[in-house]
Amino acid sequence: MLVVNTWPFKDATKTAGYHLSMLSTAINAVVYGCSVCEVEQCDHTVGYGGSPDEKGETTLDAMVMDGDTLNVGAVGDLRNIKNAIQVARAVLEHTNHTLLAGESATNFAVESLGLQKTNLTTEYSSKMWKNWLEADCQPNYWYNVYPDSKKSCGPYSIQKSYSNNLKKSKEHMPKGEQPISHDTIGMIAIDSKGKIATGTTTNGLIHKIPGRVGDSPIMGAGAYADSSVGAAVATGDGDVMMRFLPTFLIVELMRGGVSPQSACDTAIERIRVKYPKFQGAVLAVGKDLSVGAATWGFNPFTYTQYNFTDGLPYTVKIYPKES
Ligand code: SD4
Repeated sequence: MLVVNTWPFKDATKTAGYHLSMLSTAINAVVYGCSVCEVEQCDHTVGYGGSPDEKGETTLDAMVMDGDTLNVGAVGDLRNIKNAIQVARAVLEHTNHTLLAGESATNFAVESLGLQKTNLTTEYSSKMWKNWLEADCQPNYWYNVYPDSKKSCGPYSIQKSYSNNLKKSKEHMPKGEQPISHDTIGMIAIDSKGKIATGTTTNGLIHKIPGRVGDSPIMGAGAYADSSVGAAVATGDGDVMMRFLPTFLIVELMRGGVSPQSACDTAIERIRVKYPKFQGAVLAVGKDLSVGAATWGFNPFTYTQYNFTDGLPYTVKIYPKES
């Protein structure tokens, strides 16, 4: 058995590990584990009340993949529903579809699962949004870009790099709060029967253009699993990373006999060559329980693994390396 996830989100790891110890399935472990982060609003980058878009709304992306059947359930741009990974699981288990998006995904969650619509904006996220508006969206700020819409913020993310977005978000945190430093949770679980599942859940990129869907709910980008080989998850600049389908690449490299570490190094290197300024990390597991991870731009990237002997999660730091 094995549980690993991106970032030091230990309560999520512990919950997933506990479920596997009780001989629950890999899918249960991933969904219950990642759900903890949605409730805890891990680093305000998972769940409600974080990463407001240009209009101030928090939207969620999530995915679950069953490595046995290669079946996937995912939601993108989910609005007004807190339990994104639970909705993704319902798409996987109760529909023939793979990915539902936007308001229609919300309707599915309400009508099929009976989930309650809730405003995902909190005092915290609305303060982040207002601070950003005041700092960056002064009248005329976008004059050169949008001469006819002097008061519009415009598509901020077209103009600013992801790292600038992150920097700005730190500058604009409500006073007394810790800066955002970590991101999407991506989890891999292998259960007692050797079945592998992966999951992701996130509120995505801050100040994004409404409608933007990141890599996290895209299979092969945010996560991929094949119980006969292994699995991988990704975190970071999804707009860039999804162009390379890094988690699919990693699983395919491992299928060819490459170790998880070496497969992760290759996936990161492929992206770095084209986009030297991207920030991201990948984490992979082979079906033999070997683990690999690599990063570019996060210094360091941290992942968490569950120790089945003492029942405690521990973190591992990974530093960028040029190959
Ligand atoms: C996204 N990949 O929406 C996510 C965000 C993330 O580290 O993981 N940031 O692009």
